[in-house]
Amino acid sequence: MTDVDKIYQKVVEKNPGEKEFHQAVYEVLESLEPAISKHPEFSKYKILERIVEPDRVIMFRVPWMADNGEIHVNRGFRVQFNNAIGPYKGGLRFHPSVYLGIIKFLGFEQIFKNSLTGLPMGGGKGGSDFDPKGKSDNEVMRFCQSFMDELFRHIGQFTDVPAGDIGVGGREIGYLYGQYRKIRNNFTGVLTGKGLDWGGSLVRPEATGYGATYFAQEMLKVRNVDFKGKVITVSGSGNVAQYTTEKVNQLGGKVVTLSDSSGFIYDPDGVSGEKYDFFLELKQVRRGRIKEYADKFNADYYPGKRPWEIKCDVAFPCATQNEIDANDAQILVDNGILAVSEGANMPTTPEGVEIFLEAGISFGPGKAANAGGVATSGLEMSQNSLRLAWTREEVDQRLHEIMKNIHKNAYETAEKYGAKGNYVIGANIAGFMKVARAMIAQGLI
Ligand code: NDP
Ligand code: 2IT
Repeated sequence: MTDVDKIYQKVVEKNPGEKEFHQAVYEVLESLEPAISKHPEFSKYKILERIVEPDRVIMFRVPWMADNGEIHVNRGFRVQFNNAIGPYKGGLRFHPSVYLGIIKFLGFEQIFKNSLTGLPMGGGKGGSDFDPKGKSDNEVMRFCQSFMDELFRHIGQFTDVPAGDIGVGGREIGYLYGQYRKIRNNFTGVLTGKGLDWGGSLVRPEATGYGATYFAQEMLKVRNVDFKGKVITVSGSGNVAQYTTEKVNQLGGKVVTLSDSSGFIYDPDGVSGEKYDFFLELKQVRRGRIKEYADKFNADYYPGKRPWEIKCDVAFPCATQNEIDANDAQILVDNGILAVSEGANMPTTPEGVEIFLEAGISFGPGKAANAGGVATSGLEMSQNSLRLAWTREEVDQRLHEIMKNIHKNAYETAEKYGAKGNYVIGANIAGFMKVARAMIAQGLI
């Protein structure tokens, strides 16, 4: 058994049942092996053993009252994983599937993702098993207020800065921010993804999708191709899927699928123009189901299925973890796919990743490809500190630059460690090195 295997076994034993966390740790540890053998100081200072253990796990009760007077109790989480290079930073996920293992996997990934952005941000994540679906605005507000009644004492602009993730968008950030401001009586950049009139940044809503598309554009450039005329499949229909679709359209690609947890739509003519506007209104304003798109525009609808059997040049999984398994990956490869850019966190299973890497396609792992969201959150923090707001062009240009740098860093790091073209190894090692060096420099804490 190698040292890395032993560390992984210990993680499994000490965190029973947290299978998504095990999966995320395994993927990172496995790909760090070339860096560990080249830098014996990481073993000496037990960096791997230390980095897989969160600084702190906070778990709390969230009671709230439904419109009909019934009382509900949910569970809230914030995992502050590592702040060696900056305040904890990472989203909040509200989804019924949330439990400690999900938040730990996301918080662990966030350490390396945030490091890759080049901005001073540590890794953290939080959320709840609350399901915002089907709840009224008032119910969501009361839940968010109760959630913040506990969270407020653990966060701060220099301590921990949460943001959105699945089930947490502009509406939820507004209610959370209002309650924080009321309790603390201060107006600081303690959350990102805020509204434009109260400290938010232009392009933050678009940033994850735009960033995943910029990352794919860089991967395609290495292959001497671009988006023009390419057929693109996107899964999900939330924040990340929406702005991936917008940017792909701008770059001349054609997005032919979208999905939600009920099924996917296939529109061979592409989701653009007035069809795109309908889709945005359907999801952002009416909070409806993607099937309505198929009903309205006579597109195909496949209930209960994921879009990976549709032939495409580039795929953007933008819904959730483990949504591309080995079977899906093989179909995509057999259909001649060039690149996969992960808008979601860990959407491809380890077996699926293996198939992509062996087939030699360009595979952009989430911690690199979807880092544009948190990077732009970092830019929101900068603007809050400056008490200034940059223009749309300025923020977008910085985001674009950051995504190009992440691609370059991951590409060159992979090459340096003997794994040319393997962005998994490149992103993991590049993200890890900075945090590991900071942990050594700051002593045994
Ligand atoms: P949203 O809540 O806006 O949208 C989520 C979308 O994914 C919805 O279409 C939802 O369908 C679908 N979905 C969620 N869970 C499942 C599931 N278990 N099975 C099938 N479909 C599912 O979330 P985001 O767009 O913000 O997040 C999507 C992914 O991107 C997540 O993995 C998130 O961690 C990641 N991400 C988000 C960032 C951000 O800035 N928002 C930044 C970086 C990564 P339905 O409505 O039916 O539930
Ligand atoms: O997974 C992620 O990077 C996010 N959900 C965004 C986190 C953030 O702090 O903007």
